[in-house]
Amino acid sequence: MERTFVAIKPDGVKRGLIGELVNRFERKGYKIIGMKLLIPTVAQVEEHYKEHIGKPFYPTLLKYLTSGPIVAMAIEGVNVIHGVRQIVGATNPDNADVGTIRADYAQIMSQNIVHASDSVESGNREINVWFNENEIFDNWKTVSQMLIEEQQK
Ligand code: 3AN
Repeated sequence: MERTFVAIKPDGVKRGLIGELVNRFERKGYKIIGMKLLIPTVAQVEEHYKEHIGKPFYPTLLKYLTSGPIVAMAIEGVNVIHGVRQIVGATNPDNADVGTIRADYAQIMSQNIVHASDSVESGNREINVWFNENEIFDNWKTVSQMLIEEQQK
C-alpha cells in the first residue's frame, strides 16, 4: 500500500471541478485518508516545491498556488503513485493522453489543475508538508480493500 499527495490547484477549485476531480480517484477505489481546503502560504509552497525554487517558472508557480484555495488530499492505494499519475496525465496538457485530467481540463502547463506526487518518498514528504498527523484518517477499509482481503482468504 502506497500513499500519494494530490492537490486540486486554485484553477480547479475556482472552476467548480472539485467533485469531478475527486470522483476520478474515488471511482478507482483509492482511499482518501486526508482532505482539506486551504490557501497555501508562501512557506508551504516553498517547502512543497523546493526542487523548483530558482527555476524560471517558479515565481509564476508561487503566484498561481497562493492565488486561492486548493484542495489538499492524501490518498492511499495499491501502486497509487503510478495510478494517480496515469489518471492525472503529463505535466504539459499538450502531451497528456486523452481522458486524463490534464488533457480533459487544462490547456497550459502553468495552470495544469492538479498536482500528484512522483515517488513514494515524495508522497510521504509532501503529505507531511500539508497535513498534521491527526489530520490523517487511515483506520478504515474501502470496498476495494475488503475485496482484496476476501480474495486472500
Ligand atoms: P508535475 O506536477 O507533473 O509533477 P513538476 O513537478 O515537474 O510536474 O512541476 C511542478 C509544477 O510546476 C507543474 N505542475 C507546473 O505547474 C509547473 N511547471 C513545471 N515545469 C514548468 C515549465 N517548464 N513551465 C511552466 N510551468 C512549469
